[in-house]
Amino acid sequence: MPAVLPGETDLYAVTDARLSLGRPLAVVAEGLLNAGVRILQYREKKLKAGQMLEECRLLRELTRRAKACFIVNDHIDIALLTEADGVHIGQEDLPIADVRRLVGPKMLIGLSTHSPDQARAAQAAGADYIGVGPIFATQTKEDVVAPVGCDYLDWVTRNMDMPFVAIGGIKENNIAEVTRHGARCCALVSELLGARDIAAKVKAVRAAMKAAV
Ligand code: TZP
Ligand code: MG
Repeated sequence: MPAVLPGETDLYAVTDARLSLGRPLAVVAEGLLNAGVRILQYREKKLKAGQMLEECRLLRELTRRAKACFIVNDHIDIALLTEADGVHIGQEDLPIADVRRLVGPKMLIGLSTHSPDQARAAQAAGADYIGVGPIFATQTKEDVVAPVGCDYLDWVTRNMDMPFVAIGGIKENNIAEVTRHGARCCALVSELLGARDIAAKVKAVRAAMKAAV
């Protein structure tokens, strides 16, 4: 079964143990998947490789069962070892062409972009989707670039013909604006992981997106 891409589904969830209210990864992941989230990215910046591998094995199992797409942030080796559907990298990571040589033709490659030049370069290099952001200010990412607002999102919506996901500071209370600027898939980290009732939050966020179009 081909992996679900941004654009084919509305929400893209990203893990972060520090924002999960102390709940185990399995509980948070099940909460998201049971609520119908179809893309889950593993993104942990502070753990050792062995623990990350173990956690990704667990997420691969859960996402497979839920028929959801599983993406690993940064760690190409762990993505390969766990048969992830994709790997997500940033501007300062290995070049897309080299990542493609490592992961082969089938694994999805997502690239974070912050400008039109980066978006065009990502497509030319063979990225399968791009991250567009940070739309708003965020505390979740260290060394984050300045927010791009909705201007860059507008540009991507009008000019790029490839799947994209908007990210950065997106919440239930501003997702309507992001949707009105053309985002059909949004990544939310703190808003979803920090919700006591993840299912209710997913439902509310989806309703806000639907009401905006
Ligand atoms: N990449 C750009 S902004 C960001 C990442 C991983 C963090 C988004 O987190 P939040 O909590 O949804 O602002
Ligand atoms: Mg990275």
